[in-house]
Amino acid sequence: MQTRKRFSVTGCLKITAMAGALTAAALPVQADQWRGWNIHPPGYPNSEALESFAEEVAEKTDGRVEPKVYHNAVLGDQPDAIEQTRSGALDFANFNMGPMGPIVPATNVLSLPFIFNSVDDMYTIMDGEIGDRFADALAEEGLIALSWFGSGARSLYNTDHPVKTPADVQGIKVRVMNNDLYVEMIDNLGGNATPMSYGEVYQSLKTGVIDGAENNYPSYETSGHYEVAKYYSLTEHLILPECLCIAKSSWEELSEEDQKAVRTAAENAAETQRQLWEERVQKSKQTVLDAGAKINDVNDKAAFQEKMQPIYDDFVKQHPELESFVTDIQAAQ
Ligand code: GTR
Repeated sequence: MQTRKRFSVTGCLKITAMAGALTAAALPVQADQWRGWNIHPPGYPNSEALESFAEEVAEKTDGRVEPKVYHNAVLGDQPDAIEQTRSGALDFANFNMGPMGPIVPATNVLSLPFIFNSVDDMYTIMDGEIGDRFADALAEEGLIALSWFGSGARSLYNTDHPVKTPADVQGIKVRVMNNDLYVEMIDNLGGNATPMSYGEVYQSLKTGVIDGAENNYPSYETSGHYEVAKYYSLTEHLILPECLCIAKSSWEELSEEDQKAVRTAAENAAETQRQLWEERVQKSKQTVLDAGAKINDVNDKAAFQEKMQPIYDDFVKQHPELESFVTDIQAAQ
């Protein structure tokens, strides 16, 4: 005879439901609080795009992921932030591929001066199969590149004269981003390169530690560098892509469904960034002109390009495994 007291089916259901309600009340599903690094101030095209990414991710994951963007490099300068993202201390970031070179050597290809003929060529190439190869190289170092932002073309600016020929660079001290290729680039033009973090440039220009730097219009404007270095010379020597990158560890914690949502949000953010960029370039150009900046064309770009040839030669000699990246990019334009 069965003596053990049995729960009735309805009793069981009631208990299960109660337990479920208790668990839900006691242990609410914890949202993943994502910290995101951004070098630029609020309102900059990249900043707006990152904010829209954060919003879309929170919405499309039903709050399971809650990204927050920290602007103005308050979480550290770029090389630092790259390391923090690789280690998972930060969850996402918008990184320029320039200072990525020392960590992910393949990305140095993107820092070879004049490698892209135009911003449009850069977008087409990065959005295609070649871009996927760069994303694979980044993934090996713990960074999941989900989409590519633009950063226009970088040009030289300095405090006391226009640069029209390489001879005009002779002897001037130029701030460069953290990458030896840029030191070579300025050295080959006869200048003195000083690698320095972005946040230090304004003061260094002001105090004469450096005579100039190089950047695109929106950064030249928002950083205030135009107030001190008013000769902006259209050398357009670098067209650098930037990534919206996620820390590999944060990425791998996501369900497949959430990964999909995050990837779509990153692609949408890139579209937003590229559109806002175009508008901002015009606005920034006008702002610096109104403030008295002198913008000059560089008619003989070939003279600058010639000086860069040894950089290409050294590069493929030292990294034969990356030569196909270089030739494939060249062939695609
Ligand atoms: C900007 C770029 C930043 C940073 C900066 C710099 O154009 O968007 O990521 O690289 O230049 O010069 O350090």
